[in-house]
Amino acid sequence: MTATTVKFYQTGTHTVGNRLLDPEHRSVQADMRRTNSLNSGHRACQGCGEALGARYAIDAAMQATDNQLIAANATGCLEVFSTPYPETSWQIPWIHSLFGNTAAVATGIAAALRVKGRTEVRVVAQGGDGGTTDIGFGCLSGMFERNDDVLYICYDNEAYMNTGVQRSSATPGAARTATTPAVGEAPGNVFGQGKSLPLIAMAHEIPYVATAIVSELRDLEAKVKRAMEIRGARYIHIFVPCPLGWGTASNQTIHIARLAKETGIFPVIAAEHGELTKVSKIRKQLPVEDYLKPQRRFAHLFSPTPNLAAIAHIQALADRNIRRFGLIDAAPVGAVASAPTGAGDN
Ligand SMILES: Cc1ncc(C[n+]2csc(CCOP(=O)(O)OP(=O)(O)O)c2C)c(N)n1
Ligand code: SF4
Repeated sequence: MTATTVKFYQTGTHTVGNRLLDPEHRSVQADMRRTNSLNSGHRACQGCGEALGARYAIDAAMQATDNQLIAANATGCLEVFSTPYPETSWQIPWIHSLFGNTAAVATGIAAALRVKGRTEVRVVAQGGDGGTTDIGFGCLSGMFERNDDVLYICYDNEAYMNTGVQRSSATPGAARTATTPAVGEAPGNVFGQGKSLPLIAMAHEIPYVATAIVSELRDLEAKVKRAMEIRGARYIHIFVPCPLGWGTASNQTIHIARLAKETGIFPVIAAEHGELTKVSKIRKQLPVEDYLKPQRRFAHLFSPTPNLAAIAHIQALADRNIRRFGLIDAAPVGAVASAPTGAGDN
């Protein structure tokens, strides 16, 4: 896809604003023929980043495949809030797998379609960060290694939200969860553990890896479209704020996501066959406090006394992301493949 610079005047919402553009430049959501793949009536919390990310991602995948799409979905919030028996919000063929085997189920669907000669039908697997970085990790790595023809989408809300906000291996250092309480000398989640699935996916040298964020929905759509132009294993990791688990106001989801990018906490990138191909630059670098303060899961870093060491640690991790991925024009691009810990922002 070629990038076009568009100057937006105050045009209202993302959707309405796009209708001022030529049809070929409009976002998928601005297209009257969008599928509404994840329809209204589901039971996500107000302001759920995961619901927003999934709607945009799957509508974009539907458009890119001419509506020839099947989705496998791990157990987790997205599955639970969209399919309370006997109802469903999905307007596409959709299969609920176990918590840990979505990648394997998707691989099986792709294999069956290949045997039946139905290669025009494409397969998406999706799950939360717990289902992806922890329990489903083995199946996912196998899917990558075999280069199975599946796009796997991880909706990263940085904990096991569906079961009550337990820590996952995508939970950032110092974050309070139900299993990492804000008590003791080092309150919240420990630093130096966890994993970055985008970097691990890149290390598998699969055809396509990208990260995306719900404050840059046009970029998210473009990355899904790019992924569907490619055959083989593809991985998109979407940063999705969770008002309930993070302790944020439900009308702040987009703002929090934007702050994660503008501080360097969450790098927005793309890579093909292990090589970085796209980096969304930070427009104006902000201090990590701007991102941390609105979230109750980090409240213990500021009260009753500021935990300057922990805040400095988080700032250093954001600065490392900026250096490693060249997120600011002046910053040199680091050697991503040889990054020492493999962790992105933990
Ligand atoms: C084998 C197994 N263990 C535990 C569970 C319980 N369980 C269901 S959803 C879930 C958490 C999902 O977390 P995540 O994948 O991060 O998705 P989120 O709900 O945060 O979107 C857990 C622990 C299960 N269904 N199956
Ligand atoms: S707990 Fe979080 S991820 Fe789950 S529905 Fe609510 S806002 Fe969305």
